[in-house]
Amino acid sequence: MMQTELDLFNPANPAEPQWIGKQAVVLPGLALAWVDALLPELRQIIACAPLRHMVTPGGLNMAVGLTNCGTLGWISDRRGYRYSPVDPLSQQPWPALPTVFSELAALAASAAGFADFQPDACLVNCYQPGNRLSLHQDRDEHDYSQPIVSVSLGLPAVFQFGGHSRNAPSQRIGLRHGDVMVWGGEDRLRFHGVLPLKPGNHPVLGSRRINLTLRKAG
Ligand code: MD3
Ligand code: FE
Repeated sequence: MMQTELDLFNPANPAEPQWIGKQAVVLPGLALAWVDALLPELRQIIACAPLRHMVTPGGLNMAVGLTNCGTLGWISDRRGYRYSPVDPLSQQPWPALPTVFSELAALAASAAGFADFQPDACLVNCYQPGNRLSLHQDRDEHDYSQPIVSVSLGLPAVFQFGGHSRNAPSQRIGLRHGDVMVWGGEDRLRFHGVLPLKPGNHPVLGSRRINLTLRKAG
């Protein structure tokens, strides 16, 4: 049967984990029960450390808006990509990682077989219609044995999950409001990206998608 867009967003059983790699899993709707607790924290983070468009080492403005919370935050400028303990906009530490963020991340990680996950960094990505994230690897962290947890909120997106080289074939995975992904181990360095966000209106988040990426960066 042909794979339709509908299929991409309709796993056979939405409650069942979908293993997309040996150590990579989508946990459909896991965060739904947490949204009411996550959103006020997210609002407060953005009030203290506003979403902004960082500059890539190549001098381009990133289309996806971003901010961070936790003891380390991912940043980009002309000098490169790295983690920083301070927000370059305010020269102040990033807002603290809310307990509810780390609790959700630890729950998701344990469901994927990674016990005792203690994130110290949460990257908040904000996508508007048309925004994409081109295929890349996450290589700025110290310890690749630590998993990564990502929480999707708002408009649905199509996630590209590739291989260990840029030109390896990639799977397309629909991610909806409340879905959580965890990957680690042999899947930790796989290429991945997000296809251009389709316009739409989400009842809670409006015309955008927010992704929380929780990591142990330090
Ligand atoms: C699979 N963000 O910020 S998170 C990023 O939706 C990033 O905003 C995307 O990729 C987003 O670096 C995707 C899901 C994700 C993150 C890292 C991965 C999936 C991954 C690393 C390896 C394999
Ligand atoms: Fe990434």
